[in-house]
Amino acid sequence: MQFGHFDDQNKEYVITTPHTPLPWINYLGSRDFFSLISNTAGGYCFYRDAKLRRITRYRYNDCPRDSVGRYYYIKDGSTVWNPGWKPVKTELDRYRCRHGLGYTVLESEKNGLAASLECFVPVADNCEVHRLTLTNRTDAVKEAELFSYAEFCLWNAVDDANNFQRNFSTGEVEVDGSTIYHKTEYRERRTHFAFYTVNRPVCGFDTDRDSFCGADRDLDAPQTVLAGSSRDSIAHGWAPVGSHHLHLALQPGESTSCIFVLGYVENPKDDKWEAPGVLKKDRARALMEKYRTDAQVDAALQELHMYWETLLSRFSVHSEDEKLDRMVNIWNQYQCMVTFNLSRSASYFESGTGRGMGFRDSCQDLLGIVHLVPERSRQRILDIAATQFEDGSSYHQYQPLTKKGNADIGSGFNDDPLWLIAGVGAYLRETGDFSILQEQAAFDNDETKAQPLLEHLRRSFQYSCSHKGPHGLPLIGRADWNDCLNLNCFSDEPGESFQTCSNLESGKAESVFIGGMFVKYGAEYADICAHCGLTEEAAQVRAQVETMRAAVLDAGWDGAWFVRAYDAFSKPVGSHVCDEGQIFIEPQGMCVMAGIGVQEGLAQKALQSVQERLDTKYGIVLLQPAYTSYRLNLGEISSYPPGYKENAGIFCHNNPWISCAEAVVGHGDRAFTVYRRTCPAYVEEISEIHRTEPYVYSQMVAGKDAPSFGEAKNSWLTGTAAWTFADVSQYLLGMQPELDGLRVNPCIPHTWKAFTVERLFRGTRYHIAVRNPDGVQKGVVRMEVDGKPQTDSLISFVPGKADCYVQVTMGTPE
Ligand code: BGC
Ligand code: IFM
Repeated sequence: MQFGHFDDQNKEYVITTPHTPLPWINYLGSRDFFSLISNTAGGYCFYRDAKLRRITRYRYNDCPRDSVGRYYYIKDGSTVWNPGWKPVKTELDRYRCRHGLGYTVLESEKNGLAASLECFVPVADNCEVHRLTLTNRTDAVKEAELFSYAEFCLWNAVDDANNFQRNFSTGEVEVDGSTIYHKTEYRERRTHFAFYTVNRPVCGFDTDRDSFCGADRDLDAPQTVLAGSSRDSIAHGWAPVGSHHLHLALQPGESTSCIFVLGYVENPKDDKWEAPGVLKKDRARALMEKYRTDAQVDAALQELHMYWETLLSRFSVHSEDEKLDRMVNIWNQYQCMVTFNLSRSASYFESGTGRGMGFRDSCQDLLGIVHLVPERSRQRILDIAATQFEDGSSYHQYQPLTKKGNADIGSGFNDDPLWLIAGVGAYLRETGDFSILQEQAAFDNDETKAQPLLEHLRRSFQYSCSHKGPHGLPLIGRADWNDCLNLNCFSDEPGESFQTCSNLESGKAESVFIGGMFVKYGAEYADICAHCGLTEEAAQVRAQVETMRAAVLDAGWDGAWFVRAYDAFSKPVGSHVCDEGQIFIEPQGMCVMAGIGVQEGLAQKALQSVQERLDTKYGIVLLQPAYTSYRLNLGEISSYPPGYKENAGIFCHNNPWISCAEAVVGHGDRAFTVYRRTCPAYVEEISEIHRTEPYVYSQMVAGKDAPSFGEAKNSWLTGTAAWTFADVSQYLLGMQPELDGLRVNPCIPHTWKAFTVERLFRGTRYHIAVRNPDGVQKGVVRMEVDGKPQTDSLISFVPGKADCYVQVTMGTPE
């Protein structure tokens, strides 16, 4: 069952009913000001940091769900309705929600009055613009009352949801004409404020929630709206809101638009201690003046369209598969940008108050966007590196506003350091910009300890070398990529959990997965060293990599697949000797991507085992058999019911690893099948089962052991986006940036006859046409670059070229 459809022409997903299985959301904003908006106008916005600079309030886990947003109430006679259906939920005569790239449009109609609510965040301004256009489609004059509504958050979202003894007394607003200022202080004095304005005179306003709603009433029937008039309330403490009241009279056929702007302003730094009550209104007014007319809004929307067109034109495919093209050209790259901007902080599953930017998450996010925003990747890499400790380990997370490592969570996830090499390697291959390696980056955010980025990579690599366990495999620490595999955190003390246990330091648990990472990213680090002329270091690194490869093949091979880990008692995890959790997906993907066991035929065997034991029609589950009871020696993983999350859920993030691994060994048919099964556009028809948005990846789909097999959760902010893009663009379509140029090495289903790719790479636009006349899955037999035949599949980088035309013929080499 579908709840809408893709409109590829306009790069939109068109939702045709408000009754989606879950709120289907979109993100607005591209740099500092971000918003979440659902198909019924729910959601919130914040400036840079969803925890520390929350502008509007949201109630997670509310009932009914998703009941806070930017709402417009239309009172037409005795009928009250909203363009986004909620919160009044009056049945609409027509409803559509168009989620596009950085904007959302809600279009609806009731009793001959049509509404179109366009919401977006301009490319370079800190505000949401809402243009509400109303059209009278009847033959008679229509008079209607319009009320806006937004609920302010008192800046720090954690405090806002907890600290009521203070919060109920701090709220302050000011009303000036059609503008409502939210000027509550958050401990620091008057450093910033928010405003909500409309480009016309108002006939009333409200700023106090209880006055707007009525103390015991819900947002579905506010007393002011039902009465058709505002109370002109001024909030003192309690819950400050913004509501404008406008009266509209429309002739038959007439359209009119009201432009609302919800913005954020920071005072200049030196004004920090200005007396309370003084707002820098000039700054706010300057912003308001930019969005007062339809022409201005049209131009801003056009600029937004151009922003996305330019970005997405950097990589596009044209194949025989419409769904593939739509995902690669539009939605996968769009999601990669969103995950890059927000890491795992704010979604409808992440409250914005817990996780900030993840070290490993943000490093992996780079894999999906280095080709889109190389300059911003550069800065991000340096920000991340500055949260590393001198011994090469790192803070696991940092706050985007302060860029400081989060001490509450601390460090100890032993995969983190190697992800830095992964991210920097991707950046270098994409841009060829080796100057970044000489950039100074702090250790532990302490500038006095700054060292060149290359030194950070060295310490990342060394960290694993100096943290090995009894089998010569990397120590896992608190966990590796799998946050829930807490092998050193056993404790049978009542009340002591995997998160608080004290025996971490003594833990000797080892990770085969990190072993695979070490081989893959260690080899990349060696290439970087060699490229920098550090020949001796490159050789030493390669020797360490070979030692690790041998350790993985020795202690990490279980007979038909790679072992997952060794616990703190040196017992294997993810082995046939275990009663549950015999095989895990992660080491199969990572070790094969690293090339371990490929020559020996073990890699192929491991992938065969994945297919036999972990495959389902909705994707590959993380492990089998699922754990059925809690195990002290494994930690959180066994706390999930079977089939959910890390306990045998279909973790979408590591499905592409298997697809990549299948491509490494040349299995194009299987690689594509794995890609397709978790790809949202291919499960659109079963949205009633899948339930999350069919245009973006979710972190997890319930596995075969779960009662809700096939149901997805945690949509949007997941490393799945970047890894799937790496998979499809590099491993399947085969566009592989290397330090010296662009290699073309596709691995595709044997049924594909041809496809073309357009790719901007280091300033040159490559037009690549691939033909597959013999129906092979992998192998390039002929290549012509700008008409010149060449034997190698690497297109060496030649600076200064605008365009380059490449013809590739696949086949079986003689
Ligand atoms: C996992 C969750 C887990 C959490 C613990 C996440 O990465 O996906 O399942 O509860 O880590 O911090
Ligand atoms: O690797 C983690 C990631 O950092 C956050 N989401 C879940 C993954 C697996 O535990």
